Amino acid sequence: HLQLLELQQALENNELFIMLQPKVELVSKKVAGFEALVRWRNSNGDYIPPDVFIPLAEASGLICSLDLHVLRLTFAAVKQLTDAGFELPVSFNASVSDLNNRDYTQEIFQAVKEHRVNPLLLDIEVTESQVMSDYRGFDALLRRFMALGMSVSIDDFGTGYSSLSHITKLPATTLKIDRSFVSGIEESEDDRHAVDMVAKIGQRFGYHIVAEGVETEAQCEWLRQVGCPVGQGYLFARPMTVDDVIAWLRTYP
Ligand code: G
Ligand code: G
Ligand code: MN
Ligand code: NA
Repeated sequence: HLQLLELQQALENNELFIMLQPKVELVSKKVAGFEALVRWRNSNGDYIPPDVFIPLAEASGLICSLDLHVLRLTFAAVKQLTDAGFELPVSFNASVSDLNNRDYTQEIFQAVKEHRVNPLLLDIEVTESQVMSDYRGFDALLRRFMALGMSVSIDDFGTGYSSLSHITKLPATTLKIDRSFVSGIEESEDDRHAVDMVAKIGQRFGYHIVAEGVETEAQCEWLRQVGCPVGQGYLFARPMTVDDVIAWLRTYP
């Protein structure tokens, strides 16, 4: 049973770290970037999955310090990759509380202003329902990020309040097609159509498209057929530590 105190101490003791999962161009197989995913290994060596501690962090207000830590690790990862000769963008996940937290948003603006990180290599991932929970406020904020040259990705796209009127004016550069549609590609004609539609309509309105959770060659083939340019998933690579990513890039493909 996970206690809030344990999570608090884990943060203080630096037990939280990030792994990077590649996003891959489906035709050329070139690496398009990475998503930073937070991980926790406690002092006993036990691995605690994020779907256990992220909800706890969100419910307790600890999410802002957790995600601020992730943000700094993301900047460090961008630098480590760049120094190794790989100038590739890295995405990080933000919660509603983060977007409402000045310490969090200022950390991004300050880091860019002080040239601690290249905004062209940063991509903030938010879900559609998060954006819609305070459309006025978040629209302005996300557009400020975009004006810096950052990318803004709508995570889990298709599971929220998607409607045609919204898709035309989302404050975003990128739509990430939710894994639930991708995983249904082989069995469900509806899911194939949903993926096809998001890829076509999304690009029509000027968004980059990324398919999440690509696990099989058949899913990848359908995604290519419908013109989805980029995918992320176990078919290409699992999340890896930053050091492992650099070693992986050196021998890729
Ligand atoms: O890595 P995994 O797919 O198990 O992540 C589980 C969930 O945790 C996903 O919904 C993912 O978006 C979320 N998540 C992963 N890393 C972070 C993070 O650094 N911050 C926040 N807020 N959520 C994260
Ligand atoms: O909510 P978000 O999309 O940020 O969460 C990403 C989560 O999806 C991470 O926890 C990551 O570990 C997981 N993930 C990444 N690729 C795959 C995949 O191919 N299959 C499955 N089932 N999960 C994946
Ligand atoms: Mn994500
Ligand atoms: Na997602």
